[in-house]
Amino acid sequence: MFDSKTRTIVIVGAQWGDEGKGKLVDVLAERADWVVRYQGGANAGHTVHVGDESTVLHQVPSGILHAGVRCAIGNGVVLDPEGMFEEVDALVANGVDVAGRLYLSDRAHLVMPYHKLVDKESAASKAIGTTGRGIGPAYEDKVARRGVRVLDLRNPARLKALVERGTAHANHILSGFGSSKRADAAFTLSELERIAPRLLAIAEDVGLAVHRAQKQGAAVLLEGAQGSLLDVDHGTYPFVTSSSTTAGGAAIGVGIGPRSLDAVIGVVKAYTTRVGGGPMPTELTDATGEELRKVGNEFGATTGRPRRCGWFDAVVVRYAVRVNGLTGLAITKLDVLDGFEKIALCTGYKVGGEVMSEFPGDLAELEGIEPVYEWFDGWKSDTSTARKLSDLPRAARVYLDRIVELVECPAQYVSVGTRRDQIIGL
Ligand code: 2SA
Ligand code: GDP
Ligand code: MG
Repeated sequence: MFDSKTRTIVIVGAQWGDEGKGKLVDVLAERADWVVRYQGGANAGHTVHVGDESTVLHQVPSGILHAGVRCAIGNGVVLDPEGMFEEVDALVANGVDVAGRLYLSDRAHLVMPYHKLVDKESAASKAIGTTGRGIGPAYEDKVARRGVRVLDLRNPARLKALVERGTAHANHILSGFGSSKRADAAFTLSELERIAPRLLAIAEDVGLAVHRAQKQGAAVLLEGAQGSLLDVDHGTYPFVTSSSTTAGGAAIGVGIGPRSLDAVIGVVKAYTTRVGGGPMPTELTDATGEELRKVGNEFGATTGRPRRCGWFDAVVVRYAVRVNGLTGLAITKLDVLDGFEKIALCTGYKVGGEVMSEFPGDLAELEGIEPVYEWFDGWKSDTSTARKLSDLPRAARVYLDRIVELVECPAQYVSVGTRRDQIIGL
């Protein structure tokens, strides 16, 4: 939590996403001055429960439900403008006062209709199981130096040239796919012109604003999306998203220096889930996996897809502790395990008589591996009302202690339900 020395905290997913980052950011935002998203875009689905209401945020930072907290979308995000305003309008309709406290980096790249079209028509996207939100194609254009940034909306002639170039490129790709679909530059431009005044009204230099806030001692949360194993460098490549989801991406995606990050909290579920293709060593395709999905309500917060479920993988989380430099863990959804007779933890991967304990870069090394499990007695009682560590059953504490020991990172929070008050600070 924030104290006199810890003023800027990064929140990252330390598995394959959907660890409950939205919930933790919402809880911590009560004491924050700023919450800033640093990567990803409308692919994210961050769920926040307040009272009986559940809100899924995709692009708006998860601090928005706290009046007075400033929320910013950093340069590292690829922004779907239409989607963002739909989200803002729904928040306002629900009585959330957004006016004057949502900021957008003028350096952020825009997701164009043609990016979504390419994502949806691409066989490679299907194999990876993307969310179809145009994320990969938008980052491709960014890196290829033909992207459209928010600040380009201030210059109609430049905007027109960029959109025409982007459209031509997308159409070339679509024809290469053998798709009959084509993007239309004139339509894209007219949509952008319509939305430009509203976007430009919130556009500014977010890096500068956050830097100034930090100098004044503000409490700042940097909100990651997806998870460490979906990071374009450190994840299960090519079954990853197209951004730097890990803590290193936070400085880049906000436009502040890495030395200004005081703490990095990794959010992990008390088990594992993944949505989309790619390896997941502890995946359970049996009744136990089904039970985790049902009790944990494991369905995509953006696409509704069923999430793949399995036991906690300590190899994965120990790796995430290392690549993020995690200073603490938030272990969520412990309550989901309440009814299980036996619970397993994966401590390594067995292959050919040897045990692998570091996550490999080459996915081929995961072929034919078998997870090595340690088994624990379930606690078979309700943890959702626990508000301090000593309220938890002994068996649950034994399980949590072993996680901490195996992943070599202290636990700072244990979450036992969707609501704000269902959290234990350690
Ligand atoms: P993309 O769309 O290019 O980023 O997809 C690439 C891979 O990244 C995965 N990915 C995600 N994984 C977990 N959660 C995400 N957000 C949604 C949620 C997912 C949903 O909160 O539930 O609703 O389906 C997310 N976003 C991207 C994706 O599955 C691909 O494996
Ligand atoms: P995010 O993408 O990391 O923000 O996570 P998602 O919102 O996609 O998925 C996490 C889901 O778990 C959401 O539906 C949350 O409301 C829910 N959740 C978060 N923490 C807990 C918890 O401790 N217990 C239970 N049962 N659900 C939780
Ligand atoms: Mg999610």
